[in-house]
Amino acid sequence: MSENTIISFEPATGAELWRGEVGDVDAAVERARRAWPAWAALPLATRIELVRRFANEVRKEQDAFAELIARETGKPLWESRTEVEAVIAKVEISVRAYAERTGQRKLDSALQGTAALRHKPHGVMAVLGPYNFPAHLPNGHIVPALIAGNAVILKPSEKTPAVGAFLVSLFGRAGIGEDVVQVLIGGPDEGKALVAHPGVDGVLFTGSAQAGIAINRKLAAEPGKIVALEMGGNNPIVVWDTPKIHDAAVLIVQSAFTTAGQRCTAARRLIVKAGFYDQVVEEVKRLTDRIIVGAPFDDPAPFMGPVIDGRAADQLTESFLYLLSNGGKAISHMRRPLGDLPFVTPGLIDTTAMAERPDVELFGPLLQVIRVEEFDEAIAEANNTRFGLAASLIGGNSQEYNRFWANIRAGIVNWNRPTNGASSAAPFGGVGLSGNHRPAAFYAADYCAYPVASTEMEQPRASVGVGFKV
Ligand code: UN1
Repeated sequence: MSENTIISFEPATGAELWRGEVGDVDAAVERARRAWPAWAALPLATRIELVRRFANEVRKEQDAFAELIARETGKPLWESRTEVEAVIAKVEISVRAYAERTGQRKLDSALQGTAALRHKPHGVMAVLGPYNFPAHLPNGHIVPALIAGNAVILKPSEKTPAVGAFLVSLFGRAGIGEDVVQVLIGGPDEGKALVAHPGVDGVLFTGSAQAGIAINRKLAAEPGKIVALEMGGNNPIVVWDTPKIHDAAVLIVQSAFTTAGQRCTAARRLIVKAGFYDQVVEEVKRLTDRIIVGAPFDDPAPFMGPVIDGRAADQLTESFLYLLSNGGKAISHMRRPLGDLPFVTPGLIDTTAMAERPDVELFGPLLQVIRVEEFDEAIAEANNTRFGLAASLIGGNSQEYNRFWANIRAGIVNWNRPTNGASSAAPFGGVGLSGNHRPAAFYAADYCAYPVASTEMEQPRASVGVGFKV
């Protein structure tokens, strides 16, 4: 591959899917800077009308879009369809979010004159997208940024450029100027150049903690630049007293292995009450071993596809072996059933006896099991991470859930629901290494416009007070 070409391959077959030239960062930023004032000057209602047209363009291409996502990510077709539905749903959610989060407001004021709070766009926003939801997650930043009046440059993951390019083309078809939303094809170098570019006013990032930290560090000397970081998790799912072992096991398997575990919200650590350990682990293992791993268009449909590429598959199997040789006990082995293709079978491993577990996001279908005796111990174990994205309690009573909710450090805390599958209509994000505040979903609107507080009078009117000779 030439340095100036990005090629994406279908994980499920290894076939080349797409190739494109690496974009010119300076040229893209210049075009965006020229385009945004006219976009910002359009009435809000017009911008909303145009993003609604975009939703219609997505609807028209629903099948082709889902197929492209399935090919480029390896996700099953059924799941890729849900991603396209999420792209469409995001438009109305973002319209509502913009009004709720940044709508014009009259302020109570003791001052004479009127006092108002209104919002302005920042200018040019860079969106850096991930490969696991290559359409839905960038879209969750692009749409709010456009509604607010910004121009947007999307740099998709170099693993999913085709989906990024297709997504952006649909904004074009909706009549939103091609310089208002652009796709910039590139790898980490282009990402870095875009983030640091003085013509970029904000960076909306979804991806690994490692990359997010690098962005944060790079922009530490530029406090004015918006930096919204949605990073990973090392998410716990705790099982306490429950008569519903099968249901609990299904929720666990869905939390850990949906999207082949390539979700920021995927459960990574199953923390089980000792008295339920045998039953729960047996049922989780039974279901895990029955998961159909296959290519996106297979019939019957697979539960999960391959991981994104060979490197990811290697890292996962190496991580499994690392845990195994450092005190872990395999419950279900992680295997590579199809040789070089990046399919891995879901791995289950008991790491209770490990002195120190690596607190890193192992981004794939790998679930550690940890046995605990007391509820306080479960909470302490769940919090034993620098990440803080999602956590679930399965079983337990309402007092226990209240304790769980009050003590867990995470942006999403669920009861008898999976750790993943968070609603786009809710604020989304984590604490600690998982990100800054709530950069995604409903509150994404907050990062796309800045509030201006004004007190206003038609004419200057003032009278002198104490301290003047009269
Ligand atoms: C997940 O919980 O699996 O729109 C990801 C969003 C969130 C993403 C959820 N619904 O940003």
